[in-house]
Amino acid sequence: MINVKDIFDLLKENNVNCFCGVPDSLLKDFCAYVTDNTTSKEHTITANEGNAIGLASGHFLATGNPALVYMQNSGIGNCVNPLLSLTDDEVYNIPLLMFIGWRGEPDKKDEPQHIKQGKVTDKLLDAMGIKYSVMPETFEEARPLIQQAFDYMRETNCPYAFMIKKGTFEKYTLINKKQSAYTLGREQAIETVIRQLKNTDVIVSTTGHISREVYETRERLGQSHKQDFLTVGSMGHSSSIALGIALEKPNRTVYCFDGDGAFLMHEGATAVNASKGLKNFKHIVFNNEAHDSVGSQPTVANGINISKIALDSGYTKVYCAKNEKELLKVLPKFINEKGTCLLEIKVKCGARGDLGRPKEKPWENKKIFMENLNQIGFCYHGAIENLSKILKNENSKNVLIFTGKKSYLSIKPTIEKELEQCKITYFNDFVTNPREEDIKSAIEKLGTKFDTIIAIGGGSVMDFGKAYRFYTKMPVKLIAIPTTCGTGAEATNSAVIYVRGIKTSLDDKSVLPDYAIVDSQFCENNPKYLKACTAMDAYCQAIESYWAVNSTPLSREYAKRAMELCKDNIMQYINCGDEVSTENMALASHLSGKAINISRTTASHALSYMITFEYGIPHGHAVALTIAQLIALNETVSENDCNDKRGIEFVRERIEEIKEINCPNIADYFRMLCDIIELETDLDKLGIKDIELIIENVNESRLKNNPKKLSKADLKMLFGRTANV
Ligand SMILES: Cc1ncc(C[n+]2csc(CCOP(=O)(O)OP(=O)(O)O)c2C)c(N)n1
Repeated sequence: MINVKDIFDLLKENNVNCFCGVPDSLLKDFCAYVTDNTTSKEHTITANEGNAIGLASGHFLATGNPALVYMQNSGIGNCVNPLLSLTDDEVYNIPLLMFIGWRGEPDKKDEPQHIKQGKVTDKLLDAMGIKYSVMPETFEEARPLIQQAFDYMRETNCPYAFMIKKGTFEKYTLINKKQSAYTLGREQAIETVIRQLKNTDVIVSTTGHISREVYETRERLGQSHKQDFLTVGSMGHSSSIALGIALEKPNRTVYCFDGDGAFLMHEGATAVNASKGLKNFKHIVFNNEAHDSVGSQPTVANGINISKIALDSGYTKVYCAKNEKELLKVLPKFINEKGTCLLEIKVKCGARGDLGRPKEKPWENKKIFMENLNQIGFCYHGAIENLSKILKNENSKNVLIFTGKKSYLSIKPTIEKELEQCKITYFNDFVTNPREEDIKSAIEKLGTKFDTIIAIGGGSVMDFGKAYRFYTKMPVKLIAIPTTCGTGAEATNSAVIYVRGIKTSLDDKSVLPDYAIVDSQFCENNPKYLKACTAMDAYCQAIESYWAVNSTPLSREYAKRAMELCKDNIMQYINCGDEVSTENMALASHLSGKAINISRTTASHALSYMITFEYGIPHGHAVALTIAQLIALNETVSENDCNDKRGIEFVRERIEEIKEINCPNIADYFRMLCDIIELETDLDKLGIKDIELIIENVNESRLKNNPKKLSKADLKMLFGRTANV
């Protein structure tokens, strides 16, 4: 290990009289020594690393001596511009010495945000043409290398960098530590705020201890992490991430949890945040006047007024709290503010010694966060218990409820218990596979005086509720409560309605219900045939989604889980209907809905709509009629008829995976399954005569989403097993 005094003295011997940069935990002993042994003229902690390159350049222009710039490797991004357009030998040719903390050094354990950065640190320096060395582990070895670096800088006027590994410097404890003037702990303040947020609110928290404390607070309160985007890197960009979300999700209040260091690093974002004039953007700065997460080096935040900066940047209202009491007083005002506002909370430095770290990977955090941002979902036996909480949260008083005609009667008492405080208007005057005229006449009768819409029932009821909100453009929350384990309609942003007899899909982001309550107890007592139809719909959706041309890794993940659940539970669910298999099928159906919401369905669904319309065969049954043959046909996909731009190999791999998940002999498996769950597949017995008519009216956009291009003859083959065509 290297004694920091030795290094410091060597730098001084070489006329380094300017030290600047942004702190890093790997350099904290060195930075502490610099703080204790320099004047404020000699040492500057800059707002970002690019500023440090600028300051070092100014120092060279004024003195002819190189400065020392320190930073974490994540700061390289902030200095690429001044390194390439200011100090580079093809521009002004200015020397400076860089100490770069090498986080994420390959083969060493580190946080996820450092892994990539660590792998490419040397390559970034190479690409910029900056000469560098790894700092040796002893001063004896380091001294000649550092000397050579100075010789090189004198000779060429080019910058030189040292990559500093973890544990290079001996421990040094800061003597001139400033005592914090504040008493409130940051984690305590975070908990106080989180306790007052709604379950529709969203947090984007900055890198370092703040994100870790948000995570730990949720754990302590027994809450999930789905409302929080924990920015593990990208220091200074959290408020811009929050802005990006707030612009797209006007119904969600987005809170940025910032640090003073991060706030200052890209302070220009403040004015831009304000310029959008959003009502749903709220900025909180936990100001401890330090870079607490990396060694508590001071920021300049103690000499400035962050709230005033925000106010002068255009925020409509700012608040400041210096202790718990003040925080509790201003929080309700801040939360209810109807404009872009900022709350500065003065907190003391320091964090718990046993502060944990998120257990999930960043991409896992992103996934559950995005899911929750799209829709808030509850999916388990008894999930209806969430309804009253949602209504309270939404301040719902006047609720419009769409239901099925008969299906609702048995569950009415359970639902109404959740709605005790609300005025209820029921409506069920529409047909299965609703028509546009039903929706228009409902609008005439009911109007738009409601503050919440609930759709409770099967796919058609769900579609009706979605279409009602879409047609009326009512700015109200839509809560979907399916009572069949099948369509997954509660999770999709499309609704099927018939316009003058033609099946039409309303596809729009605004069609997606805000909440989905999937309570499997409502599906337990459904008649066997209904269960068979809806379960096959869910199963076929998952399969079709998995091979769909528009599938993505995320849609396939949903579809895979849905297929697994269907395979293991479908027979038990239909034949016995116990709690576990029903709960699993309800989840399968919800996941298959999420899957097709991304990928859409393919050929079996494309053909099903006309079968349902013309012959009155329920949707899931209609889909099941062709799925076995479609599997067999899709397996024959060739170069000439591959619809998927990702290529034939890609499609074949997906089909192989479908077989692995379900059954190697998958087409036969589905034929057998239909027999066991007693879904008739004999077209004659079902009275389906006019195959030509069905093919003529196939849904073209779903058909194009099939991995194999299907000709009319192919489509006929899909009915081939039983039809005389
Ligand atoms: C570009 C960049 N530079 C430096 C770092 C190292 N770093 C991580 S957290 C942190 C301090 C953040 O300070 P602040 O925002 O005030 O939050 P606090 O740690 O005080 O809670 C620093 C400098 C980084 N992650 N990214």
